Amino acid sequence: MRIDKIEMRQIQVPLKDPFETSFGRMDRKDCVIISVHSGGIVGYGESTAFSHPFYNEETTGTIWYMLEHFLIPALLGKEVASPEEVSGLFASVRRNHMAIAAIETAVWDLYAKQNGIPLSQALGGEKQEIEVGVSIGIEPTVDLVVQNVERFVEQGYKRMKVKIKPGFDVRLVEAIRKRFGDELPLMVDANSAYTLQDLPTLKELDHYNLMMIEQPLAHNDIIEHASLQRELRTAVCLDESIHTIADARHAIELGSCRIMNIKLGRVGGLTNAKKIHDLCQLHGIPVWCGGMLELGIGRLHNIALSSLTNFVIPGDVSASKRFWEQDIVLPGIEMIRPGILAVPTNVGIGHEVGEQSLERLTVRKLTRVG
Ligand code: OSB
Ligand code: MG
Repeated sequence: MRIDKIEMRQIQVPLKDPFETSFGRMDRKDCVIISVHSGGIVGYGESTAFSHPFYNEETTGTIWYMLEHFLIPALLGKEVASPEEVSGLFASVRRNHMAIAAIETAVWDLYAKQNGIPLSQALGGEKQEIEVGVSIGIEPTVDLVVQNVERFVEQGYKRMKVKIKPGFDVRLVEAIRKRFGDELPLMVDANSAYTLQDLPTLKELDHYNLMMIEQPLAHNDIIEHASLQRELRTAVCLDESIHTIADARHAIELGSCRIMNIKLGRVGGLTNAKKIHDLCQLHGIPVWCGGMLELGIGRLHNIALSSLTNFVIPGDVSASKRFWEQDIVLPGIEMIRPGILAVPTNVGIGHEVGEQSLERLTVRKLTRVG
């Protein structure tokens, strides 16, 4: 397929409720929606960075810049036989994985639509349904988080993840266990807020039958996480630290984690995400799909990815109404049964994109024809 047009727009959408992690509070999503066209067929991608560089180094602004000046020029007018070639076109670009993923995932959608198959099938996914979890932000009090956990338990989510930070951790987990018992599938995510000096606190968390502790130590570390994993019974899960297949291999070899979170933005798209999935599967490391407060396009890419067989832990792939009054895909993403999302069977990402709502949310737009 020859890529004959690429369009991108930056959109801004308020979250239903602010979402707080150890690195800050967010009240809206600011992202780039990209469409890649070939012979009248359109594939969509959604960038996963935030407007600030507090999760990783990319921002919506850097993504726009990279797409405009490097990535769109490298793809436009090219003949692409398979989306697996797209990473190759960008091979000389260092990092900027979220910018690359935004456009690479759009080519995957386009490719699936060209071939008349669902994106999950194009990726080799086998599952028809996926179990979903939910990520719950930090609140001013423990009680408010406990109330949120209750709300999401009632909605059927299969796994609760609560955000923690120093001073808002053991007390929180203790309160949740006290209220919901030891069997509730519960994990914590620290977003790199601790160091090895906090070992006593992390060892306390070890007593609460957590499914895992996600990214407790530095965002760029895999060495100290290995020391920590040796000290804990609870599985360590890496998020921020894994950008490449080599990172995943090193983490597995060093024993830095027993579980991996795969985010397609962080690893530069679906092709790399699948490779990391395969590597983990080979080594007996279960994976799950992380979220970045995506709107529907990003979530649908995540759902397709989660249809691969080693996604055995419910991911952060919550339904549209978790964060949005109204999603940009039609229909919105809804559970088919409590805690279960269907893997779409329509072509590509499987839902229509609401061009009118996109237009309404757009703050800038760029079209390139080639
Ligand atoms: O670490 O997984 C994370 C949101 C923003 C930044 C980082 C993370 C998160 C989440 C959100 O946990 C999960 C979701 O999108 O539902
Ligand atoms: Mg995380």
